[in-house]
Amino acid sequence: LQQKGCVLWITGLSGSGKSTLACALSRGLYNRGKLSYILDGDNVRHGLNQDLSFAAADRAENIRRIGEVAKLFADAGIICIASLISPYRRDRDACRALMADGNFVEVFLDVPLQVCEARDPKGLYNLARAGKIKGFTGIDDPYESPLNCEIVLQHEGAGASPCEMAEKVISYLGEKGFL
Ligand code: GGZ
Repeated sequence: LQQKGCVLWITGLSGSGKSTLACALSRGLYNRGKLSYILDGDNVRHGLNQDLSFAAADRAENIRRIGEVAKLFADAGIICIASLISPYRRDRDACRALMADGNFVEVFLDVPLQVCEARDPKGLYNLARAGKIKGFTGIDDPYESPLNCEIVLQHEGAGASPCEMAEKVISYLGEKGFL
């Protein structure tokens, strides 16, 4: 296998397009003959992490486990795409610390809350505003934006489609010798 593994860590609010970007990335990498694997918070919570809630300590554990599994994939030479809200800087930094320098690429999907809330693809913001979901990120739970991440992607309203955003990330990987 002529491929150097790494972790692509996509962070952002619910409804920011993390899963869509992860799929576009995986497809773009596949088209270049590169193997990737997506660890999506929402999916992993149905299996490996089904014992975890959305309380801060459980989110930290969700992120820690996904970080450890992502490292295993990267060690196997796979480009592991982790897409989860991962709202706390400290938790994301702990995952970064697991990896060798340069092998953790943090991608911030910078979509304003108002835009995510207007999209509300699963109606969760609506429920959160109505008080039917407590501790919803962005409503009554914090989201800490990255201060020093490798890539910041602005939301679609500002011009870029998921495909274009994926291309931006893929060219970064190319520059860094991952392709
Ligand atoms: C945030 C929640 C919550 C609360 C359920 N807060 O947009 P989605 O629906 O499909 O993705 C969200 C997902 C978040 O899981 P993560 O594993 O990515 O979160 S974290 O990294 O913070 O552990 C959302 C849904 O679960 N969801 N309740 N209270 N998102």
